[in-house]
Amino acid sequence: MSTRICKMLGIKYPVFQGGMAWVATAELAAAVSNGGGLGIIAAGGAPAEAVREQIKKCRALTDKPFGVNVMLMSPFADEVMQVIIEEKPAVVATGAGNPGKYMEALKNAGIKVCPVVASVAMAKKMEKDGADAVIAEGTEAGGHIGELTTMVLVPQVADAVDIPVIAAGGFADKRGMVAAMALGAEGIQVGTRFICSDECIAHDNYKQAVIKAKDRDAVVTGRSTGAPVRALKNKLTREYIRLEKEGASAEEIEQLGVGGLRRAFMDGDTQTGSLMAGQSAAMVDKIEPCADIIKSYFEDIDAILADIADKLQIN
Ligand code: TUI
Repeated sequence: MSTRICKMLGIKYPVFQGGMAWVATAELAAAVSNGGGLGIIAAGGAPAEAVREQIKKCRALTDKPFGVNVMLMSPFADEVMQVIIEEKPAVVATGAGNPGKYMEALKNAGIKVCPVVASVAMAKKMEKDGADAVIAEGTEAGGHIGELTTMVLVPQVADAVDIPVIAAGGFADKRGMVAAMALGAEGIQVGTRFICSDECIAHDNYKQAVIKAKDRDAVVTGRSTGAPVRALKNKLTREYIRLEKEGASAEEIEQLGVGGLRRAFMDGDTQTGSLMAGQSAAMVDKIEPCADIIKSYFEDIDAILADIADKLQIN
């Protein structure tokens, strides 16, 4: 299976690994790229030189193309972009903002730019500004999210732009992958399922929390402060929701989350840590190598297509 995005980037499978802050390290990105997908290092809130180290580490672990995700709300976004222009990873993905001001410099450096978008207007703007593809992320995703579901966002974005669309949010198995193609996408981005990979260096408690999660366990906090974040329900999210209900100040609410990802990822604190994960956490049931995860999205696709044809009584 190959799509325009595979040819554009020189990758075997049209699978991007989500740029999850803390979780998406050089080790994870290299494993995904070695498995035939596009591994993506998350810059998250890290300073620029730390990102440079991660890029160098990833280069030492793979000779395949990989990307870096820049979280545009980071106070270090400008410096991180400068390091990226110097280091020239194959791809830059961006999240939580508009990367327009960096587009020209990135393209001049020969880097492919794939912004995450959560609306049709943003997708159109990114295409006009020169993006090479857009990642259309639905509200099923983990972390910082938009309003629209993947199901309605992806077909509208696919109709609105000519560049390839990567569907993100909710893709835990091959049925989702086939559905993404039906919606007009040419690839998928997978985040949550890669948390539960052998090569992800997150604390085992975080991985086990994803495995244990059920259908309604990935809840949203921060809607009232304008920065909605999806994470697994725990003491932290309950406290968040309580403060939001009480009408606490944005500062007080945001203070609660400071260091939350670190507590979850490094310390394995599943109570006061922020266990960011998408709704698809409920569909993840084991820890396995990245290469096996990627392959699983493309094995026996014929059976799914045949089943669809059968249901629709085609032939
Ligand atoms: O960026 C993400 N997900 C993230 S970033 C992150 S780090 C964080 N840590 C603590 C609190 C908050 C964040 C964790 N998860 N996904 C990509 C994404 N981008 N989702 C939605 C958007 C988005 C939203 C609005 C992109 C562009 C946009 O419009 C910007 C504009 O200027 O119109």
